[in-house]
Amino acid sequence: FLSHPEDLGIVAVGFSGGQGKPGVDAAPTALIESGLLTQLRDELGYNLHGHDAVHSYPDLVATSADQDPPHRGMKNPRSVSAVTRRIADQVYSHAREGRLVLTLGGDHSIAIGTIAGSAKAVRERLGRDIAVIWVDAHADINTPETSDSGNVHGMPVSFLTGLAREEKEEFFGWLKDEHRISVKKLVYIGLRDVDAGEKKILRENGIKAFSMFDIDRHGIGRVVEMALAHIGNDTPIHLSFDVDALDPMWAPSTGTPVRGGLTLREGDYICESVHQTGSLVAVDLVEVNPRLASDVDVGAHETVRAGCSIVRCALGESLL
Ligand code: EXY
Ligand code: MN
Ligand code: MN
Ligand code: MN
Repeated sequence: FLSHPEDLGIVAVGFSGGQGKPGVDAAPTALIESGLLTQLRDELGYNLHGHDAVHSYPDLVATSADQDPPHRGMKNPRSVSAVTRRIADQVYSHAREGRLVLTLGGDHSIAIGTIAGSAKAVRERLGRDIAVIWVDAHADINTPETSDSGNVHGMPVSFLTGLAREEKEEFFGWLKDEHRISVKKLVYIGLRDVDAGEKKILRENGIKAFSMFDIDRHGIGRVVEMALAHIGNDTPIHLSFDVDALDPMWAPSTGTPVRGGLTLREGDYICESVHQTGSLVAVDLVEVNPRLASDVDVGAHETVRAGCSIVRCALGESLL
């Protein structure tokens, strides 16, 4: 699906407004400083585009809370809406050129932008709908009304699927049908902390989800096979990988860690398998927070290392 498979568009997003803990905005710099982009260029052979900047969108982020009061219970709604809209444009520009796109977050609210951008570009370029593989401990499918926290990083999937809608441009009203994905082309892997309201949404919409229970029962090999079978052969894939899908043993430095997660090998395996389909059009890595961990130095280092491994596997490192 890529006209330039060796060209990689990079969107590095230092944004934390979809949740309350500072530090997740420092992830792109930490990942880049640990050598990720150099590896992608020198070892995997990609031509990088857009890698020279980490974007923090100072013109779009409210500088005080009273400039951006809650709307429908959502926190920082104007900032998150404006930033994700800009991210959608950035991802779109790369994807429209036929490049594979890598976005380094940032919290998971940024996927509103990344998926909106790739869905629109792939529709225009190929006339096809993308599928989304969402690897996460959480379902991130609360609507503003079902959310207990008001954090938009727990809501991106509801906006992207149209389960949550809003007229007003400044509150995600810029999202149109061309940006949206079908609940039928969405599949989750790694779930283990899903709110009651979210379970109801998953059930009522027949959304395909593989929890840690399913992985224990069938093994990761079979689960990935079933996930890929669900979205169908020959469908462009956007992989959105939340580092908290990994067990905190591998990725402790993240805002909402949940024990009982994927091993690093299971995470890498998912990415390798998705790469192997040849259908990957975009990858997100989100929720690395290098400022969080009981032992921050060790924890942040391990989490960044795990994140780099995930990205390299998604981009084909393991192919012999
Ligand atoms: N379901 C909870 C909420 O909506 O606040 C927790 C969400 C955590 C989301 C992290 C990014 O994956
Ligand atoms: Mn090229
Ligand atoms: Mn998430
Ligand atoms: Mn998560």
